[in-house]
Amino acid sequence: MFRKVLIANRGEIALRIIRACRELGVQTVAVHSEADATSLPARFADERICIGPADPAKSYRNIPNILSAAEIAGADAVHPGYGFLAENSHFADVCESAGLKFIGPLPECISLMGDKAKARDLMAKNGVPIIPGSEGVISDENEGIDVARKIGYPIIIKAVAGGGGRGMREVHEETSFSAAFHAAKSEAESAFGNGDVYVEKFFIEPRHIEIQILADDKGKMIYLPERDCSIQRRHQKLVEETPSPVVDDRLRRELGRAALAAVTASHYVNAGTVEFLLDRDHNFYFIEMNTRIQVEHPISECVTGIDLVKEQIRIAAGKPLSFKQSQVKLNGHSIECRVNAESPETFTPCPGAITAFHLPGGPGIRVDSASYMGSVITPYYDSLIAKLIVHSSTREGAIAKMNGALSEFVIEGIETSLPLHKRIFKDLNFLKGRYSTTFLDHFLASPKT
Ligand code: MV4
Repeated sequence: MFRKVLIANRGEIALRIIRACRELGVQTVAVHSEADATSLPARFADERICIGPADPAKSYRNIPNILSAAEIAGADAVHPGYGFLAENSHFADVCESAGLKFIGPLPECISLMGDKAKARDLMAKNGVPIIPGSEGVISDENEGIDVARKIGYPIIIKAVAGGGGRGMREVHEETSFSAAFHAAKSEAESAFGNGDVYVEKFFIEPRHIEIQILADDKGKMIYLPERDCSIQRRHQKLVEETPSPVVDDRLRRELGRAALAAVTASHYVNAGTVEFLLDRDHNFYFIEMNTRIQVEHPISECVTGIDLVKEQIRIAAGKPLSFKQSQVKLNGHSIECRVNAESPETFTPCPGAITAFHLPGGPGIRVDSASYMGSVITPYYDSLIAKLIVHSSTREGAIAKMNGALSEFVIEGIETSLPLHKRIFKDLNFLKGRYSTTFLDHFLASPKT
C-alpha cells in the first residue's frame, strides 16, 4: 500500500479522500490555496502545504507547485479528485515521471476518452451501441451536410474535446447547418484549443444514465447499478438517483455488459463512468466515458456497500478488486441532492460566509461537505456546499427521507439551492419517475405550485 497520498483537490472531495486514506492506514498531504488555509481538508490531513493564491490556475491547477509539494512531503501517490487536474493526461503523465502513482487510469486512456470522436469510434468497433452519426471528425461543412442528410434531422454537432455541453449545437434543418457548424467549431477552438467536431442524430428528451465501473490491473472488472442523472440545468446535475426509475434487471445487465465492453476495449484501469443516453423506447447509446471519481459516487456506495474511493486507492496500489460481479448487489434506493451556494431562481453563484449551519441526520442520511458554521464560500471555486445523500429500501422511502432531511437542513448567510430541491421533491412527474434531461427546464418555466 502507499505510504503517503497527496490530495490534489479541495472541498468535500478532498475530505472524502482523507477519510478513505485514514481507513486504509495511509498518510495524507493536503495541498491548499491561500483562500483554503482554514479549510477542513487542510485541518484533517496529516500534513498541509500551501500551493499558491486563490486563483485555481495558480494553485489547484498549478502542476509544478503540486509536484514540488509532493516532493517536499515525500508522497508516493496523488489523488486528483474531480475537476481541476483529474482528467488532464499531461498531469497523470508527469506524476508517473516524477515517481508518483496517479490514482486513476493511464494517461493514454485519459487522452483517448478526452477525444469524444475517437472514443465513439472505438466503442462502435467493440460492439458498444453508439448514436448514428459521423465516422470520426467532420473536416468541412459539406461533409457534415452529407452525414446529416443520411441520418436525418435533427442532428447535433459536438466538439471532440467537449464535455459539459460546450461546443455543442443542435441543428433542426439543413439551412441552419452552416452557421451551427462554424459556431460550434469556433466555440470549441476558444474553449479547448481544438475546433474538431463530429455529428450525431439529436435525441429529444433522453435520459442520462451512467454506469460506474471498477477495473484492476489484473484484468478483473465490475459494474455497479446505473445512476440516473437526468435532473440537470445547463449540464450541472442537481439530483441523481440509483437505480433509475425506468431501468429493469434485464436492461441493467445490458447496460453493464456494454460498460464492461467499453472498459475492455480501452484497457481501462481504476474507477470510471460510462455515460449513455436512453431513448423513449429504452434503447441506450454510449456518449462518453469519464475517467475520474464523480461528484455523485456516494449514491452508488449506498446501494452496493462498496467504498469507491478506497477501491480507487487499492487498485492504484496494484491490489486486486475486493469484489466479484456476483457480490455486487443492489440494495435499496439512493438519491443525492447537490446543495449549491446559488440563487434558487437565477442560479447565479452566491458567495459569502455561512452564519448558521445545521446538518440533517438519522438512519440512511449522509452529508458529504467541507463547509461549517463560519466557513466562507468564495467566488474562486465551484459553489457546492454539501451533497445530501439518502438511502432507503425503496424509492418512496428515499424520497420521504429526502423531504425530511431537506426540512432539517439549515444554511444561513448565503442563498442556496435548498428551496429548489424542496420543490423538485414535491413535483408529480419527478415523484412518478417520469423525467428526462429536459425536466428541469420545463419545471423552471412552469408556474410555482
Ligand atoms: C446529446 C443529446 C442529444 N442527442 N447527444 C450533453 C453533454 C454531453 N455529455 C452530451 N450531451 C447531450 N448529448 C445527442 N446525440 C443531449 C445531450 C444533453 C444532455 C445529456 C446528458 C445530460 C444532460 C443533457 C442536457 C442537455 C443535452
